[in-house]
Amino acid sequence: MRSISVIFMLATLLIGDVTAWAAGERAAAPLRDAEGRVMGMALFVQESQGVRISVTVKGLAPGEHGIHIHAVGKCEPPDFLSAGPHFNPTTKKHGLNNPEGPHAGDLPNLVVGEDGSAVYEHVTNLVTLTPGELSLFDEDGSSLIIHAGPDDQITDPAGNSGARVLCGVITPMKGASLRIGGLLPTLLLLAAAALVIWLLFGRR
Ligand SMILES: [Cu+2]
Ligand SMILES: [Zn+2]
Repeated sequence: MRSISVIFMLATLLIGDVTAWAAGERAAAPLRDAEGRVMGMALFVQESQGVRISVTVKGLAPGEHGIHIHAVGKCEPPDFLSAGPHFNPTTKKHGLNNPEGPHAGDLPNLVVGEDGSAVYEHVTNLVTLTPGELSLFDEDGSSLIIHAGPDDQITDPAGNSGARVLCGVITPMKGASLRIGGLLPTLLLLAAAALVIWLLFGRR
């Protein structure tokens, strides 16, 4: 009986995961500094209410840092100017507190602790991973940038947030093939999982 409940749990997990894939897109952006070292990671998940952005970073100065989605998916060190201005398909002005704003790529500041690390999460409905006017996957792509200083959320065009210290190209994650396959790969996964569990627990 126990093995059956384990199979059931695993099946639920797998189906849940496949459903998550089917429900939307995912993307990732490894965040590099001017020397090319990976100092953090940003994950993007399309949810019904917007794109959930989850960031973990280390090695930054303690305090608030501007963080934005920039218009071009190109991170050329050391200044990362190649990433262009803020992602702004709706031609607004900069800042979450700007009456004429915000840019679609504007985000609340990232707060770094005394140890130089930060964990950040924000859901924005100003961008999408799915196709359309607000899609991050337009012709030239998009990138995520963390700045040296805080974003004042009102000064056009970049909130006086200073130099660009970390940059990551936002890249679609593999796994999208599951969406094309639909039911069959799900069943194959379930069959494989059931077989493994049977081999481990069921064969006595
Ligand atoms: Cu920026
Ligand atoms: Zn902006």
